[in-house]
Amino acid sequence: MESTTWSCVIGPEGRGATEETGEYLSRNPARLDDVVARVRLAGPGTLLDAAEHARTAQREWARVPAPLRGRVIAGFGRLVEANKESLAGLVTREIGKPYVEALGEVQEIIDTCDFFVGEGRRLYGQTVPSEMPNKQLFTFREPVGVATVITAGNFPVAVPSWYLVPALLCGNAVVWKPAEYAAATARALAELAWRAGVPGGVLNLVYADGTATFEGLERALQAGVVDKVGFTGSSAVGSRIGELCGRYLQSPCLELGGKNPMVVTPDADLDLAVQGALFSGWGTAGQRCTSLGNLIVHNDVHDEFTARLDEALRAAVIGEPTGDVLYGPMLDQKFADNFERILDEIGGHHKVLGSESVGRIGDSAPRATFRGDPSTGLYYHPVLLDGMRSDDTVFLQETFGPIVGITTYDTLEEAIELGNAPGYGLSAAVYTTDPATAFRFREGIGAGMVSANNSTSGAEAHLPFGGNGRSGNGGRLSGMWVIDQFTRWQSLNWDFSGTLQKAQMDVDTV
Ligand code: UN1
Repeated sequence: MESTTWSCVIGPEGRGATEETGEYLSRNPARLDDVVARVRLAGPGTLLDAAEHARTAQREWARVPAPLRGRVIAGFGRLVEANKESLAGLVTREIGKPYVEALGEVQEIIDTCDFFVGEGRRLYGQTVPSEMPNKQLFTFREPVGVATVITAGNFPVAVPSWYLVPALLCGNAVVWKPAEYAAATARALAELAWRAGVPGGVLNLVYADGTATFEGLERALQAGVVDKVGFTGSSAVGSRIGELCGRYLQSPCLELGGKNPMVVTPDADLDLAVQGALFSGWGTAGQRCTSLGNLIVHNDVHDEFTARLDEALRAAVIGEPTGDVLYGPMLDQKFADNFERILDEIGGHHKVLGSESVGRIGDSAPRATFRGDPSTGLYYHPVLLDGMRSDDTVFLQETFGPIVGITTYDTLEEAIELGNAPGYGLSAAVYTTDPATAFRFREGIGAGMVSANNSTSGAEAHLPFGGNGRSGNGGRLSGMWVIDQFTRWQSLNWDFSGTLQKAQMDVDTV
């Protein structure tokens, strides 16, 4: 058991907190008696202090030439690489993510650093022609200032790095409020960044609960010490953050939930579609924002596809996440409780396949193979529902658990309409051997990310990541697109004519 209690504000210089609200125990969800971290939680005043501290440190950081900031990011990436196994091991221990996936998650940080090292030498501005002679126009990318980054714990290191790396590279300071249930992992990542040379005041790690975070953020916005808010989490919390930021004329970067559809057409390779559905529907216990939510299957292949998927699900191995399993436990108690609520709401008209039972494993043996001891952690049966209707709550809401529902369609237009119906727009997939079907699907579906013959989950460091509708406000993380979140354009007009030239006045005289 972890004996030390960590302060609620952490920087390499061990800055203390001005206001604390309590203590949080981060537990291993596969072995609930294993306390991974014990942390103090900050009060709103401490969040304000952290932002003020960041404001001062940012000015100096912005003066470091961008290519040198890029070198710090390069060093960070190499340190993460050198500590890949231990960081992945900590992810597995703290949130129950299967170790192989945790390794993949850490790789995402390394890839993100690799991409942004180069951006340090590329933060290009433009030279722009003027309407007038003897005058030159320029544009520059300027850092926004202080970014408050609030992240979920299902991707406790990769997703935070999607914000931290570009924000720091672009010359901003960050106040990072990670999910409490991923406290130890967050600290391990921040420590690597500080060791790589990110100054303490430029990256501030603050532990806080939701109430204090909202209050602290409001106070910091009011005081004018936060210039950008990045948030990954639920659509409900995202919309509250959007409202709050709007009051202070801020446009946050919101990466929210998903109800990601997968369409299986009559010409699809059904075995490939089964693999994709299994991985993105139940992998990570369905706890990715990109997890598969609704399977939309053509009537002609419904019976065959459903039988094969049911069989694959029963053959799956779940359990102890240190082993090679499809999925391990729920992230923490709060997520387990939420999933139980969703299971309670399932209407009676569905056919439940895939498992003999629904609910916590331990109350009854799973039909899928279970490795480990189900009684020590937050393990749940896989659920596959058939006969979903488009007005079912479980069809319309994100479930964030190991559950997928099947509905059927006849025309591609109908499939697209069903895919768009829940109003989210993060990720969508189509399985087809006909390129025209794939392109028509891409055009019609309202998702930010579309896959053809691949699952709804997954991300590459140089491709825009983000969604529309209930999935976010259109901001994109990753690749060069995220730079627009963490810089603002400034123009310079430089007149060397020696006379007063007035814009829009002299056009006819030329
Ligand atoms: C998230 O769940 O918040 O799609 C992000 C994936 C990830 C990103 C998920 N790389 O699997």
